[in-house]
Amino acid sequence: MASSSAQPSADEMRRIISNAETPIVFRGFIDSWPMIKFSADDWRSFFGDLSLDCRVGDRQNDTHCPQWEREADAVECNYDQFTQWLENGNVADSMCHITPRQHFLYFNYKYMKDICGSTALPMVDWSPFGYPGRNGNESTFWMGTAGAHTPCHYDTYGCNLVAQVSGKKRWILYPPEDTPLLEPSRIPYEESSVYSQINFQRWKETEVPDISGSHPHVVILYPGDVLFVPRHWWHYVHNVQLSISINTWLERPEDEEARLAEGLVKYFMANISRNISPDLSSTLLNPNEEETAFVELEDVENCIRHSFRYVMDHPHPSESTRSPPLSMTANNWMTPVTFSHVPLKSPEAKKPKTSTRDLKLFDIVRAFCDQRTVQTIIEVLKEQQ
Ligand SMILES: O=C(O)CCC(=O)C(=O)O
Ligand SMILES: [Fe+2]
Repeated sequence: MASSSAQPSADEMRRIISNAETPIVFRGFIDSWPMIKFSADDWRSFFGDLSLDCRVGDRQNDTHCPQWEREADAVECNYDQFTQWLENGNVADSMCHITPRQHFLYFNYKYMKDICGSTALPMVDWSPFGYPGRNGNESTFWMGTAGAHTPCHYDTYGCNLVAQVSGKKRWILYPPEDTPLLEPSRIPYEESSVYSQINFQRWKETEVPDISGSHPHVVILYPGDVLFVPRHWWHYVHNVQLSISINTWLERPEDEEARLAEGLVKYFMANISRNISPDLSSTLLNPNEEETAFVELEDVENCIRHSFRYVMDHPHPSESTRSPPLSMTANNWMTPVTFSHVPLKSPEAKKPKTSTRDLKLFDIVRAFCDQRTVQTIIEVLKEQQ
């Protein structure tokens, strides 16, 4: 049973966040955010006449492949059109071909500083977590209808605080040790995201995938909850109902080494994408990374050089800053998200097991960008010094 105890100070929260190695849900820390109490009218004036560029997706997808952004349709609408579409009311012509029963809309991964005026940014306040002055300027906004989701991935930089502002969102998280089980891939390539090739949508939203030997940690977030996602934890995120969340990625001491690894991956992607057909290159790159095919290689080399120098001058950043693991007991302001010992559920059809197939270009790309390959390159670079 949850015991009750006083909410910790901001300094204590920062210590908890800096040392936690498993996901945690915090409650009662964002009660002062005005958005928690927003009415429909408040949201309407928050968005004003902002044009929402929404990703459109299918609520059902039983294939073996996740719905990647590059294959998704997109619509532009304002907030009223977004809500009217959801209520099956009159919709803009551009939205006539989609219905809330079959499709979802996701206005996702938007830097708040790009969508809000400067007066709205302080509505987000991460100071209770020990990050004074951190607000909407360093935060990202996600609004999606039921069924909207982000394919399973991990973020290469930082750790994450996710505030559930409205509605319900389900997170399935896996520890970094599960990486080999989750079929990691850098295709589609997006700096800072490593995607799983598994289509989590094949499972119902009450189920947990039957990935043998994996350690799913499942949590549903409700308004007012803040989820801490530790560094390199995988996550599949699905809107159970219309949901709005805001997150901030917090820098970690290990980020400079991650920047080096990301620089090497970008260098490889930039080289390969300019030597293949534009069609193939656009399947390789996530839409927000199309410029990778045109980036100055010298600029990427300079970033690699800079991060390498930093890493050489600051060995083992994580070991010097870590305290012993925290003992986590649930109380009225926090609940550790634990390994879900729920029956794992198989989807209808298993991926057909084929005999050894021919290597394709993308297999080779995946191998070059695999975490282990990149780590080996870093070790070799260090040895060469
Ligand atoms: O909420 C989502 O759909 C994805 C969020 C996410 O991937 C993140 O905050 O790192
Ligand atoms: Fe993420």
